[in-house]
Amino acid sequence: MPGAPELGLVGKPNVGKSTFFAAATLMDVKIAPYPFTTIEPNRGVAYVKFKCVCGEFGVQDQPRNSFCVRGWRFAPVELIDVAGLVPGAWQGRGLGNRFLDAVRRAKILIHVVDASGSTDIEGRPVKPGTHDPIEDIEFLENEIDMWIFQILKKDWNKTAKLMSLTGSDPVKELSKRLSGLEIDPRSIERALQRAGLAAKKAVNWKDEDLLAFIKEVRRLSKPIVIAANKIDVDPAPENVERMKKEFKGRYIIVPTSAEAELALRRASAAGLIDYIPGSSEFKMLKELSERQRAALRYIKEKVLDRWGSTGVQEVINKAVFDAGHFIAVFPVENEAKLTDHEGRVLPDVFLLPEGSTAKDLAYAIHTELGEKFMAAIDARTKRKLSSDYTLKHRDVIKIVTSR
Ligand SMILES: Nc1nc2c(ncn2[C@@H]2O[C@H](COP(=O)(O)OP(=O)(O)O)[C@@H](O)[C@H]2O)c(=O)[nH]1
Ligand SMILES: [Mg+2]
Repeated sequence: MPGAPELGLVGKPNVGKSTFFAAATLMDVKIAPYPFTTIEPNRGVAYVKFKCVCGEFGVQDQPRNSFCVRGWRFAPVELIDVAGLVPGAWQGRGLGNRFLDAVRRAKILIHVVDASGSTDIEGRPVKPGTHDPIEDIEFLENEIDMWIFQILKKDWNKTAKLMSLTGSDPVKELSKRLSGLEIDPRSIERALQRAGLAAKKAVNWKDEDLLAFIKEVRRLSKPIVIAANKIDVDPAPENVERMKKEFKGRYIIVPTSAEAELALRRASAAGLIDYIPGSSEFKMLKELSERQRAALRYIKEKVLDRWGSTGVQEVINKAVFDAGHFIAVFPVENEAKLTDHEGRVLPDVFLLPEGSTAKDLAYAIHTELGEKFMAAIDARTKRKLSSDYTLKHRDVIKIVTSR
């Protein structure tokens, strides 16, 4: 989908990244138009879930680029499962380069952490509760920061001197040096301010100044959501509480059981249960074997009843909407019938960065539509909107063109 963000799954080995990936990219054929879409072995399509507008407008929709299940709209985003990260990845240790490549490409990172503490810092299995997952969160930050530091530090003195000689704009220079990391100039400018370097000459920056800048720029341009995984295993509940306290205001932390979600989605795809991803319950549809029933009972007791959901869907939603600051907008060609030119009702939904305007939406749909943009119409109020109207989440918009 154009403009949709890419999400990267990161973390050390054995925390459940591949399980999370398998769960998030598995969709029941009966509800999704294109089930199990894996682009490459480790690149797939996951779905962000939000309340559709069909209920509010009282219409039966005919989605095309997304799908709708009982009033919930699911829109595709790309998910990348990254090779496990081990300490020293920034120096190329382990599969460090593959890890960093994914960080480079992804807009938003999902850090899968073993909240049960049953894997050590390198991802080797240990007794539950032996390892503190808080360490993993700090360690991942550090790996990314050191990696950016290494990129910036290379030929830094030359760059800094050149900057002061030519009086060139530091935002421009830093953008150039960090190009390829998908970091936008606005984040660089803001990070310089937050690090207190906006007015300080680059030749006078010390290593700790560079690092302070890097920390800020990472926070702004590669937001991280924590999936506190394996919540079905003790002592995960206590660890989740501690993590939430420790990282309050700094990280969105979502308790998850990737394994439970994978089991539920597989059972749903096999027609054994009725389950909508993200819900707190499921319904059995068939006579199940004792083993199947025991597995479902475990999931209900240890995960759904205790935590409200498996958390996998919530992680995707929070990554896109809360950490990534995206909104979903429904474009239509006929604002009275909510249809496109072929009469399909609410066919498409677009994910756009918060702050996008009506004109941005036009360009996202088609360059030509952007160029011929005249005005937009809000399908709820039937009011005319100007080109600089800031779109809201779940807006339904018609673009008016100069023919
Ligand atoms: N109990 C429990 N085990 C899980 C969960 N998620 C993954 N696992 C298990 O953890 C192990 C490592 O999972 P995997 O997805 O291969 O981890 P990766 O190395 O990070 O990709 C496997 O044995 C999974 O079955 C979970 O939510 N609960
Ligand atoms: Mg894996």
